[in-house]
Amino acid sequence: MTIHNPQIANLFNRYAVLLEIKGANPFRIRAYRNAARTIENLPRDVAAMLGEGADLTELPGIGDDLAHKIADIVATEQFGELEKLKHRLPVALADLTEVPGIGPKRVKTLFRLRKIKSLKELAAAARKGRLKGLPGFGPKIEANILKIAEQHLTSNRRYKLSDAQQIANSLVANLECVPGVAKVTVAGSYRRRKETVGDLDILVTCAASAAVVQKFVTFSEVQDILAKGSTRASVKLKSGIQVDLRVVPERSYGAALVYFTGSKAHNIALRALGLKSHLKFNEYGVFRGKKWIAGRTEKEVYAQVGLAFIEPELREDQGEIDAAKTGRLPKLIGLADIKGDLHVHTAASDGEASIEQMADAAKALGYQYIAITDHSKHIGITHGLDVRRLAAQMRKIATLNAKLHGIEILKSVEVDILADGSLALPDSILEDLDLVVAAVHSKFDLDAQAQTDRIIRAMDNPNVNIIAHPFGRLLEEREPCQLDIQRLMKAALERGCHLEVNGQPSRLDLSDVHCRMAKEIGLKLVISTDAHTSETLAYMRYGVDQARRGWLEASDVLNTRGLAELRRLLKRR
Ligand code: DGT
Ligand code: CA
Ligand code: CA
Repeated sequence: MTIHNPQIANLFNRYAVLLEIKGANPFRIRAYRNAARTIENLPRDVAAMLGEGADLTELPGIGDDLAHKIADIVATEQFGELEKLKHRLPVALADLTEVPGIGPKRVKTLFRLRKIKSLKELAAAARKGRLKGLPGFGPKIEANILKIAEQHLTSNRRYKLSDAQQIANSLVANLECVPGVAKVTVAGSYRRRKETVGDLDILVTCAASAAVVQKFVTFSEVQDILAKGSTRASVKLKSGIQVDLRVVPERSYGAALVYFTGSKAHNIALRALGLKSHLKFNEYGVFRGKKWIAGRTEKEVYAQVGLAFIEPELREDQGEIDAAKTGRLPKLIGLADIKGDLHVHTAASDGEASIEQMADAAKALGYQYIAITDHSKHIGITHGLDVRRLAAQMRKIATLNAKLHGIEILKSVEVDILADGSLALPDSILEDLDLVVAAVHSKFDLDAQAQTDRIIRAMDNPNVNIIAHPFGRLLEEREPCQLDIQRLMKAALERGCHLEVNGQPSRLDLSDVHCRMAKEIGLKLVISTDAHTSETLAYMRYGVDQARRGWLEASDVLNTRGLAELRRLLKRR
């Protein structure tokens, strides 16, 4: 029995929305929101932590009361308080806040004035034009409503890789304990590390396939069994995601892995290549006529058509087959190449840990340096730094650096890029920092020309080193802004500036495709986490995943360099 972090966070968030509609105490509402965020950001399942006897009150924002509630939720898979509220308020109301731009206030309006209680009803009302004239519901919100409603009504919903990862971990652990199981691998887009996955594809080797299938379909999280055979099954989990299982014999493992990792386009290209040598490729192996000739390992499968092993992240039929033929595959960057994080927040702005805690956590990851990049004061950030507080933080960092060993804290800031491209802090302080990260947090709706001009103007400031999350997108929440990315990259290159690959699972910005574009013009990137807690420094993995999909090698990324070289490379021309 396992409930995963995203589901627990979701219960708390829903509860917070309902409390807000009810007009409950704002502190209480905030406490649930903070707890939801803490849980969502944990790299490990809270259920597993509890299983090991962890004390949840050590987590930021979790007191005795919330710790008890979490333990209850893990034990019962329900949140008692939410169940109680259900009798008084329709719980589906909370879903309405999934529409960008709709918060509790607007939910209240919808409920009171139009009796709308669910996304379905909201969509229907929007389609019939029943939202016109409602206070606070302009055409932009109406468009958002129609779009979200459509996504919910069709089944081609996609899941963030990080959410899929948590689900996959427990599925894998569940299958690994079946007697006779040798290997359990999650293939498909998950293994290719796509930013979102449509479903999970699990491959198991085991002689006793029936036992594996049985364990799979009786997993506590299964909601529906969609199909069940002797070596395969498909289920839908309570979280909504579909999972396909295939059990294969050892000698087919490599072939099945290639087949089910895909992508489909890669498989088709591979098969076409096989046909030229009169070889047939399928999930059981590589065949010459009826004769099985290979299939135990992926390497052996690729070798049949003269290809080197191709990393899963590259299997998109984007030139990887040619590169594998001619020995030109990149030596992809790995997590172990990363020597520091250049974008993290502390409690001085909207993070949760102290500078020292972040530095300790970075050191524990084996990093050489960490840049503290709290927000400058700007709209939407109440605790941002002004000149005085940033100067105080710089003095604190100097003291800490004198005290700490084995990690260098870099003085930095995430300075807001204002509407006209100027920065929210004066040069007099920016020039004293080790590096400056600049980012857009407002006016995401400028046209491509204006938005690109705006960011280039920010890079015209010689103190700026890195543009964080250039597109400002939030997966399933906010579309990327309009940018002429080619022009932006060229401008960065000319100025000795760099762009960020932000590892937050809902950002992944720049994306895989943009990584590859940067590499092609020789623009070096940084991969950062934007961590707001020490645990989420682990988001580096998601940034590295996208960099790998973008063919990046260690040399293409600045924070694979040691501190001295990093400093040299950050110097602007
Ligand atoms: P997703 O789930 O939409 O994020 O994407 P995938 O790539 O995981 O796709 P999925 O789950 O439909 O199928 C898993 C793999 O199985 C896919 O990457 C390649 C293989 N596959 C599926 N359908 C076909 C097909 O019609 N032909 C070939 N050659 N391979 C297929
Ligand atoms: Ca899939
Ligand atoms: Ca599938």
